[in-house]
Amino acid sequence: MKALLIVDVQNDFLPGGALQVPEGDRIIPVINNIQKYFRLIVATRDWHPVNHGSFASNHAGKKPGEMIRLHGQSQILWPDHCVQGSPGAEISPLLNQALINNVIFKGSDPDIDSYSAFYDNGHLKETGLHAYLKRNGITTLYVTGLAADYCVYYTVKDAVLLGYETYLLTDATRGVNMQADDTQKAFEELRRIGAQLMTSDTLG
Ligand code: VGL
Ligand code: ZN
Repeated sequence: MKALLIVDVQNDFLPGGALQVPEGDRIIPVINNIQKYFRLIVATRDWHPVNHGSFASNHAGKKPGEMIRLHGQSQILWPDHCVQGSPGAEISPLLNQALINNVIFKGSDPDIDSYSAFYDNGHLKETGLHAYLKRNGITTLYVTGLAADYCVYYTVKDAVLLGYETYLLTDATRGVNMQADDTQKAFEELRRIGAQLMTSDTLG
């Protein structure tokens, strides 16, 4: 049984948002079009408290893009984004949400970031996604969303490690590309570990 995963299609990751992903909005019609092929759809939301350790604003003298150690983890600092309860943390109103069966919130612990939809960045705590998918008999995952080089990358990686047959829909994701080729490198690494890359027009 297969499921569609929609990672972090939230206002702050879209053009005009606090941590905008170039062309992030372009994936929304693609995702809306393929929802009809799935009986189970799960969305994730990045969901940070204002004092989250990934925000540059919470570290005196630091700017977005700089690296720090956060409780033993290497951490890139970001602009404040997806603050719990803020408009930027809302799923885009352009995404069809009527068919979404479950929403997984991640990144709520101020002490550790959580890029993957399955675990925090230390692989210490589960989000509950794996248990939910197992309970629903899901063995195959189609992954879409933002950002290709962060949350989507780590989600696909964990999905493969957890044993899911994992497809990354390359036309239904975009990357931040702090370095110009970050998304390309992420795709290559995911293919190398066993994820299958495809475009959404081959679904159906
Ligand atoms: C993300 C950076 C910080 C993502 C979340 O959704 O890819 N990236 N928080
Ligand atoms: Zn975040």
